[in-house]
Amino acid sequence: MSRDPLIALRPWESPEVTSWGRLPMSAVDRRAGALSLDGEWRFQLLPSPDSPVTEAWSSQHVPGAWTLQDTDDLPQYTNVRMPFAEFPPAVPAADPTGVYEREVDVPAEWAGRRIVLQVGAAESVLLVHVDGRPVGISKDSHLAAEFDLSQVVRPGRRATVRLTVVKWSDASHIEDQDQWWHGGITRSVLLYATDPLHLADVTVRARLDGELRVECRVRDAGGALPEGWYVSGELDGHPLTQDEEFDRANAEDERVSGFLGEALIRATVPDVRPWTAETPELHGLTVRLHRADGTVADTSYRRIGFRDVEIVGRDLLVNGERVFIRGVNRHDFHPLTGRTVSYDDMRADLVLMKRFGFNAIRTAHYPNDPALYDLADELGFYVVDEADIESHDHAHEIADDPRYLNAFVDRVSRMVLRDKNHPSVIIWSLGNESDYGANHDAAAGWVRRHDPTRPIQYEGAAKRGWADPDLASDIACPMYAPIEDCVAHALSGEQTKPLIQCEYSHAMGNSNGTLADHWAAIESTPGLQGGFIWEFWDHGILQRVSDGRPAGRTGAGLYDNGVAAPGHRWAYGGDFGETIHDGAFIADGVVFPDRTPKPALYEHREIAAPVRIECFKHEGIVLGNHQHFRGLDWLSGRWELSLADGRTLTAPAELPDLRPGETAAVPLPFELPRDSGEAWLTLRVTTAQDMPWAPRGTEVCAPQVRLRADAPVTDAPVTDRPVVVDAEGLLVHPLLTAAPTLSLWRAPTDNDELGGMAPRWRAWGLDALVRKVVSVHRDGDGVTVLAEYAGTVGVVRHRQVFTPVEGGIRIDEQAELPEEFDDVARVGSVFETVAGLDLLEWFGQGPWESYPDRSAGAPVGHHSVPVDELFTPYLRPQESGGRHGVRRFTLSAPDATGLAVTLDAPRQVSVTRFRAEDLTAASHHDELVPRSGCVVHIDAAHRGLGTASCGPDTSLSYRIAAGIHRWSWTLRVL
Ligand code: IPT
Repeated sequence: MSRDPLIALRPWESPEVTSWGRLPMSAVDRRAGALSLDGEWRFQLLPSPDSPVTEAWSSQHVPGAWTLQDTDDLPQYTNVRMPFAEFPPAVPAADPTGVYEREVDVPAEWAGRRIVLQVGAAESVLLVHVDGRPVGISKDSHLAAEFDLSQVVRPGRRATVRLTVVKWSDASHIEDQDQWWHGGITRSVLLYATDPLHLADVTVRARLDGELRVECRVRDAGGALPEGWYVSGELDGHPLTQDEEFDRANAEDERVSGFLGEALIRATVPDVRPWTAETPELHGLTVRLHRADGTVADTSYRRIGFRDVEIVGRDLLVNGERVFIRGVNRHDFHPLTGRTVSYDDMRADLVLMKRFGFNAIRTAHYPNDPALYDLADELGFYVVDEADIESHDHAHEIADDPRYLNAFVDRVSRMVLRDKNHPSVIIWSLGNESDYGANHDAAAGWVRRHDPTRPIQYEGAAKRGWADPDLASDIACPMYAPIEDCVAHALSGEQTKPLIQCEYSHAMGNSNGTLADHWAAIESTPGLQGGFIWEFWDHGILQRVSDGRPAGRTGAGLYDNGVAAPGHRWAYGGDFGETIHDGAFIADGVVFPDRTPKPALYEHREIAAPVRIECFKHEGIVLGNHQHFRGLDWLSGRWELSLADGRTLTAPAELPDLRPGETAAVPLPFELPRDSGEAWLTLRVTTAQDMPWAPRGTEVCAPQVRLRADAPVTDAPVTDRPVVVDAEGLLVHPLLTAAPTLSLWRAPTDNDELGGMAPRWRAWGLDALVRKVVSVHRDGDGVTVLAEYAGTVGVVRHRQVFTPVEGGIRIDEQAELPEEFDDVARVGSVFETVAGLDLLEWFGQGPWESYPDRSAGAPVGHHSVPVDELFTPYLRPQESGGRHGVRRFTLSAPDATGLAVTLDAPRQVSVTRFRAEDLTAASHHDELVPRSGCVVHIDAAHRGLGTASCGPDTSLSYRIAAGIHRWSWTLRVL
């Protein structure tokens, strides 16, 4: 047995031991003015925590995971499953343990002061030694641990700090979140000093009515508090004083001893500017702790916000308003450094969220980096702060296991203690996917006493339904509930709690179908208030293809626009040689691993539009303000009229002065030109001034209304230009390298694959239909071709009628899907073009990718995008690059030659460099070899995307029924 007591205790298999020698968590922020211990540390990776430390040191950068810094312990991805078989609290004997060591010069001027070591985050057990002496133990991988070193180090001397980090522990069983497993010290390490007399904690309560309470806890490292200490404060420069009534009451209360060190500052702030996510007004609060002689012993500065959160009936109210929660789940993530994220990166995350209409974040599934909350306060987000508890694989055993009781209460209480002063935090979450047991209720009880000002949520608490009067959730916060179920609950008369989905609209691959339908239901159904999209990040780790290692910190710049540089790829589960893993399920965010937005974000942005076109009436265009707290003065607008004849007219827009919820009619900005065909009016809304999250002129939304429907055009047949088909009935055309044939297959999306559709389609043989020509019938200059496409269980009859028309060929198609082929991916034509046609211009929805059930954010207009930029490089290649509602398009070369297609109705079209089979065959984007020509799909019907990889499939209206499908299109040469 090791002689080191920290090792001899085997704390990694003792769930009761949550810490030893660790200071209580506090909301007093000590980051400013501290001595940073970040940088290179001596390092060695032991095979187990009780293996002897050797002389074989290498080095590691702190903060950072060793799994990403060139050790042989590589990242591993599992969702629910634990990566090892042992039951809680046991762990495998092979338990990678990182030993970090460095010298620290303790400043001489710290003599007489209290000296504290702070380790920002270490996963999953931290053992601290200084100069060989045991100092402390901590678990709880995503919160800081502090240790008082005053008795251990000597100011002016050099000390050796050793941080031993054990990867697998009893705590791993409650840190079984759906993400990569890493090991290391993932947040900053610092050393700071305070006066022995110090502010141990400060609790701020700032209410909408201007009432401010600042509760201070004062301690003295020497033990008893000195006589005569007091506190003072300052809010935005205005002095605040200690509440004497509170002192008197304390003095008269026999139960309160002088040892406790409590003081209260109370004030009523007149004309307070309230904090909301729309109006994140912050006020600077300074708290000073004085010695009896008035000198300052300690100071705490923070920015606070005045706001109220409450639940009334089944409504969650912020400052009395029933706000919509347009949320997203966010992990601390970076493709090079894993869970180590910089301030700038976090800011960039939140800026992007803001630009795409999010107003809320759930810190899935652990307290995020402290800077995240400062940024949420500043930029304006409602935060659901979630404790680091997920026991997914052993949920039922652990929720009621008394050995884990400490850990549950410890983790929840430490999060609350750290984050309670952030106005952005409006809800506490007890964790994720851990069943429901007494351990949760214990944690909830602690929170209800310590912070009665915020509701608690926990998804797992709803064991007997969303109205269950459990102790652990004030909010019905299901995950992936179908829209109909949410609406039915709200209409049932049984609803007792606000319904805000903690996870919905799973963003894996090409996804987020029916998002607009969710929001139509939410906005029209009292009781429904929103939800949090799963999730922000695709957690692809940048990997060198040559040796399969993470690119790590040296990979900066090796990616662009969502794509890894040549020789690299975005790794997902299994790519580091793991045998137990969950594949691409880790790539399920609305941004690529380099934060490039996926097209689904534009859908969200439009759904969240602060100003909308309600309708078009005789008196003009009715605009509405859909915000909760502010007017439209921060926005400016420009009208855009897109006409089918090819023109786009623009005019400045004057946004009316509307309070939240109000509507007003504005005159139609254009006289609609005659004979111009279909007409769409778009209001391009941009920021009118620089916002902290967007420069002036950033587009915020682009609501649209159709002013005039299409007038159908029929091309008159012409003679003396006979259509040419070959013996197989395939069209012969100078610009086509593959003639139009029937396509029922799309490269399965993750939703198709995990939702069970793609396996079904494969079983039907839709990925390899065998075409057989039945007849070729010439009628004058036209040709009618009948063909059969045989799958394994049915045959599709397909007819193409080719008719020469002015300037080209009209192709009328009909496909008859047998009953066996009910609910397929697509019904349409596919053809391929010669090389060199590199620009797609179209009239239809765009400019970004859109699909039948994800098309609310792609306005109709004239769009032009190079073919190479049409494709969306989802991590696991799949159907992508589609454009919905296309009326016509051209594919052209730089000299303007090429082809033009006119469609009989708005259709789903895609133009890419890849056949569906190319995409189907590839597992990573770097395996794809672009073809020189274009692969063009024109679909009579295209199945919605849905979210079936985790949650509801697309709704029935976006599925494709068996039976007869007809479409026609005209192909011309430019
Ligand atoms: C749910 C998890 O909470 C989340 O971490 C993630 O795994 C998500 O699903 C899917 O990506 S749990 C799931 C079993 C419903």
